[in-house]
Amino acid sequence: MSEVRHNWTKEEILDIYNKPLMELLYEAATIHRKHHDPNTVQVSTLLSIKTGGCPEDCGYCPQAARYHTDIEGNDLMTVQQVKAQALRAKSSGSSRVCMGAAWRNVKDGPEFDQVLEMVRTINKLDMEVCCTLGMVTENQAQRLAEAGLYAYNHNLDSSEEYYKEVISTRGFEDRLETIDNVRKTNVTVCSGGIIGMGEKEEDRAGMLVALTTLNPQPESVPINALVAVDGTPLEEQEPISIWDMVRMVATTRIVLPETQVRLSAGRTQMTREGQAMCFFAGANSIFAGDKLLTTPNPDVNEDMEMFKQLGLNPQKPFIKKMQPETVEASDSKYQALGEKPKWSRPDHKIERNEEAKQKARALK
Ligand code: SAM
Ligand code: DTB
Ligand code: SF4
Repeated sequence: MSEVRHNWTKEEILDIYNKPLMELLYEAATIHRKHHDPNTVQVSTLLSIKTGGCPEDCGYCPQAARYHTDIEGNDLMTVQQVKAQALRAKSSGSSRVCMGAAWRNVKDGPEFDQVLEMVRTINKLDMEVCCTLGMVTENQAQRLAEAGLYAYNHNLDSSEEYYKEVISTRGFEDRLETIDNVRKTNVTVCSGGIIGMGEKEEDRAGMLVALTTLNPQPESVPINALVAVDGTPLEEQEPISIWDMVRMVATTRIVLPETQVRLSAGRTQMTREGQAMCFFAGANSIFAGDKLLTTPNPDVNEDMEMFKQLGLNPQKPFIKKMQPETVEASDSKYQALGEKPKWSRPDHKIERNEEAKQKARALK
């Protein structure tokens, strides 16, 4: 078994990223085979349980209220709606449902209680449940864990340096603190980022340094290619080349050998051959379903055809870790603390975010 290292330098990671491609692929595929079954791919289904109207200014995100995008906002879904969607996902071969909310952070109250009930409901369907709800306190993470949450997604998104060029309403350290809060529970950590936002290769390496430093390293790392959405500050970013995606996946696999590497947003831009190269390079998870949160994703049937063609099998739930127990709300040992955590708000000016906001105002 190759050793899990927490002391990678940016230079070492860049050297790996820039290796001749055949060597990079061979090394990544070799490490992949030592730690994972190369023919098994975990399949997650995304569900946007609360869409749009978000107070944050994330430059990539169509759900930020301040930008003028073409998405339809929605209030929090009901538990019954979520259950119906989870059953659909299960019947199409997904082992995990990942529920996303366009929130800056979790707030104690009836909406969070409703999310906890969604977690209980999906866990009882014997599926892995993941949530991505923004920043959480330790108490909120404990309540999610008690409801039966399997994973919490909270992306670092980029290097600490480039993060400041994309988001001004919260700081990188808030992301790390949330991950730390999740780590204090038995919920697994899912954290990755986006490439194609105009960052340098150094930033991609910097993000990987930050992820490898985490101890333990995240159980899953989503690698998203930016979906450039009209109206967002990053609307004019050129799509990244498949070679960048393959290099990023392979490098992630090498420095995070035990982690599940998820080929995330951006698959509609990739050919089947391109995706096959990513699986060879160590990607072993995807988001399936014809929608990500608000943007398109490949059709499920096409994905299943691709799996058949490549001889890949969807991973069954709870292979990596036991199914968590669900504690009912009435038996909970944690109470809502009604905390008012002081998550940061650097509020520095990001020119392209300002321009997109002005454009949205002019259109109102
Ligand atoms: N509001 C919560 C938060 O930001 O943590 C959870 C939902 S947020 C939409 C989850 C992740 O989706 C972001 O961290 C980002 O990595 C990814 N994402 C959002 N918009 C994207 C886009 N246009 N292209 C690629 N990834 C995107
Ligand atoms: C992640 O890393 N990617 C997913 C999930 N975690 C929540 C979200 C991708 C969103 C892409 C843009 C959209 O559909 O709104
Ligand atoms: Fe809000 Fe999350 Fe989108 Fe940022 S990424 S605007 S926090 S939904």
